[in-house]
Amino acid sequence: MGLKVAVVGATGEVGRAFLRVMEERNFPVEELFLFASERSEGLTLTFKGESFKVRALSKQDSFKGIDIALFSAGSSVSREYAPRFARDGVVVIDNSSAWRLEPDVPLVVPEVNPEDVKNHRGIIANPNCSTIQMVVALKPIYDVAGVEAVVVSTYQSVSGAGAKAIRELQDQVKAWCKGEPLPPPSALPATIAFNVVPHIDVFTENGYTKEEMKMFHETRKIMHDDNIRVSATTVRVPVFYGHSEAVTVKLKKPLEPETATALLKEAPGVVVVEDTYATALQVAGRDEVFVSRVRKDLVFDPGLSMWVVADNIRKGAATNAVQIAELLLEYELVKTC
Ligand code: A2P
Ligand code: 11C
Repeated sequence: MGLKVAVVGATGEVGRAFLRVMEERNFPVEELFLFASERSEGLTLTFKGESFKVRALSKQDSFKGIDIALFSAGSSVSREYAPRFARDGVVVIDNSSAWRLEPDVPLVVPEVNPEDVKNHRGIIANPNCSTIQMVVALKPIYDVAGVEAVVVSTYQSVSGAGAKAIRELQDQVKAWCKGEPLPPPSALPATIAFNVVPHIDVFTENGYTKEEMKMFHETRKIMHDDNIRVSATTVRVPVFYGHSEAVTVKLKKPLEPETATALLKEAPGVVVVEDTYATALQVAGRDEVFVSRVRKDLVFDPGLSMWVVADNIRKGAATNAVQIAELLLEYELVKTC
C-alpha cells in the first residue's frame, strides 16, 4: 500500500535529500520514478536499499498514474513541466520559485499554514529555504504579539546554490591549501572561499536581490498578512550546509524574551537553544529550526532579536516538501492504493 512518487531533479542536492528524507520518515512509496536531465540518464540511485534508474525528463511523454511529484530542478524546468504533470493528474510539490506567488498555488510551511494545501489545483509550492526557517520561528511570536516588521540578515550556505556551488567552494579551498591561485567563480557570483558575498539570486530594480524580495513576498503569503514588512540582506558565506539568520522583529504588542522563549519551546518544529547558541555545523542534517539568543531588541520597542539556524537542504527544502506530501495524505487529498 503506497503512492506512486516521482522525483524531478533526483540527482541534485535537494533531489537526493528527497529520497533520504522519504526513506527516514517511511513515506509510503509504492513506486518511484526518478527524473533528471539527459546527462544523468541511466545513472542509478538507491532508495530503501533498492536501485532505481534515472530517466531523462525530456524523453517522457506522459506522467499519468503518478500520484505525487517532488520537483527540484530549477525554475525553468518547473515552469515547463509542473503544469504537464498536473494536467496528467499528478500533485506537484515544487521547490523552485516558479509558482510561489501565483494566487492559485498554495505556498506551504506545515508548521505555519498547513490548511492551505487544501486549496491546491495541482501545484503546491515549497517556499525559499531562508523564508521557511524564518516563518517557523516567527509563527509562535506572531500569534501572541503580532508582527509589524522584520529586519533580517542571512548567512547562507553554498548548498543553497546547488551541487556545483558546493564543488566550487571545495575546489577553491583545496587550491588555497596547495598555494595555487583560486579557481574563478562560476556557480556563484564571486569567490566564496574565505569571503562573504551579499549577492544571492539576481538584483532587482529596488536594489534588493530577488532572494531578499522572496523573503518579503513569501512571508506575507505564508502568514496571510500583507502588512508585514520584511527588509532582508541575504549573504552567501563559505559554509557547506545550514543557513543562519539574525532576525529582528518589530512587534505589535510587548512580549518578554522569556515568554517568547517559552512559546518557541512549545512550537512545532522548533528547538530552542538556551545559554549557548546553535551553529550551522551543528544543525546540518537536522530537520528542526534552531532558535537561540532570544533577546529584547534595542531599536524596536516592542521588539525581539534572535538567531535562527536550520539545514537549508532538509527543513529549507526536502523535509518541508515531504511534510507537505504527508499533509496531502493526512487530509486525504491523495489516497494510497
Ligand atoms: P542533472 O544532474 O542531470 O543535471 P542542483 O540544484 O543540485 O544543481 O540539482 C539540479 C537538478 O536538476 C539535477 O538533478 C539536474 O539533473 C536537474 N536538472 C537540471 N536541468 C534539468 C532539465 N532540463 N531536465 C531535468 N532535470 C534537470
Ligand atoms: C540559496 N535560498 O540559498 C537559495 C536557494 O528560490 O528556491 C533556493 C532558491 C529558491 O541560494
